[in-house]
Amino acid sequence: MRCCAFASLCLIVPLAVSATAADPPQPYGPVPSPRQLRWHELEVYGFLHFGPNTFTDKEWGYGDEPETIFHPTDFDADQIVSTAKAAGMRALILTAKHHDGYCLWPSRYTEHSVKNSRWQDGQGDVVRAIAEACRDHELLFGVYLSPWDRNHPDYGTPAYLTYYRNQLRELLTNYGPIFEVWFDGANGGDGYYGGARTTRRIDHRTYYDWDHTWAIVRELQPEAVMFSDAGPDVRWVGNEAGYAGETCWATVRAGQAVPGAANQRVLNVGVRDGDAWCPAEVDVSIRPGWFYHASQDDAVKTVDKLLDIYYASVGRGCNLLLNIPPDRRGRIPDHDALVLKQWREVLDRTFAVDFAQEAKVSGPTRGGDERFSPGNVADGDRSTYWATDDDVITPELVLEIPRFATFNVVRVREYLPLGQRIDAFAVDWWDGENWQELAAATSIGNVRLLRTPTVTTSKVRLRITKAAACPAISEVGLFLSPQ
Ligand code: FUL
Ligand code: CA
Repeated sequence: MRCCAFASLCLIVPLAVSATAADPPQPYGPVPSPRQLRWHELEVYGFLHFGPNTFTDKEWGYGDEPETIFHPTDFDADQIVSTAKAAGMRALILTAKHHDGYCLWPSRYTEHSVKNSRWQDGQGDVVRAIAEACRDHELLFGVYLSPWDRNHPDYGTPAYLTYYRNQLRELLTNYGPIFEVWFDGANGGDGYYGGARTTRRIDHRTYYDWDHTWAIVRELQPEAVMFSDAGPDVRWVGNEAGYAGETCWATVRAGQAVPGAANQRVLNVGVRDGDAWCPAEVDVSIRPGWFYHASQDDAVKTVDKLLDIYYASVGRGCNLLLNIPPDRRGRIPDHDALVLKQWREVLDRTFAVDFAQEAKVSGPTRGGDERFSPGNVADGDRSTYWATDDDVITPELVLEIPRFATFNVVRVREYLPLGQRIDAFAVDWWDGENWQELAAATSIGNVRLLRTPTVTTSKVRLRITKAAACPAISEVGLFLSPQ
């Protein structure tokens, strides 16, 4: 009898063990590198366009501006960085050198810099001041070093590349950790070029020899991501208006894009089933121009416009790089700062309460294994996810909310280490008698935010309608945006 009792236990235990231990799904397609995963978590950060153009009222300086033109009257790195922080930005990227070639740090390789200005008696260093203020306020810091240089006499020859790389080394060695290096693709041709005043066109495919420049970044700042039209870590979104494609894949075809000469539509949408993880960054200015112009003081984007931009960038799986140019004082203009603060208040209020966190979530679970249970989408933890068996690629998930919830924003995140798996999905709400479709969308990736009509309900359903592999969803959230 005893033996029988044990025997029955023996039958149960091994079964239970095998039923609760499933392997995680295999990744689908390319997956992000650790540095890209860290980058995905930033979501919103700021761009600072500052330099001679701030004082000449131009967008592209010719390169012949006198060094003394740069003369902020009340430069305040702390005001700039704390304004960015109050806007919820997690990092700042500074134009250390724009197309005019003027260096905001005292580069030892040129006289065309702040060291020959009267600002702080030629002892100032904007790069250091912003980098240090970022450190004080716990923001990450990045640099923009324009490849096109309208001041340098050697631009267009191999000698200029040596100069460019020396400057890059200075920036990546002397200013602490750099989270992102921004390689601009623009080249308008004509410039001062040490007095030559000519037009110099370069071959975008060959001139910059990017592989060797990118290697310097990997050597000196291995944690940094690099941005350009062609990545390698982060790609341009293909416009400067503030929106990603409604469908936007984090993947592209490696080697397809050339920095400075890429297909903007492909950048905007990405390539489903591309072979490289290279998500888009949405760069847009809070003002019409990238640099400060007093004439644009009345054209600062509104809170509503910035919200649209947020939903069309972060909400489509991209990061938002919002430009906030300092004025001639060397501070973020008061009105811009106010709009940024109000924008952040709306976002904070929207995402303060997640009604999904109270829900009981049900759906098929991979191998019956708790580690992949539906509840993982409502635990506020990106590292846990819901997955199904490999052959269950269009499953449904139901969230039952104990008390009724009123919401108008749905947030879905895929578990990025397993790739972008889902092609399309829909969200339904229960009207008391039937399911009603509330929204439908395509790519997800890091985040998909859907603004929906406001509904009050006790049940929400997520339907995966098309996928390349079983889902791995780390979050489903339900929020109410104030009107
Ligand atoms: C462009 C540049 O030409 C603009 O001046 C600005 O810096 C923008 C972010 O990138 O390519
Ligand atoms: Ca989770």
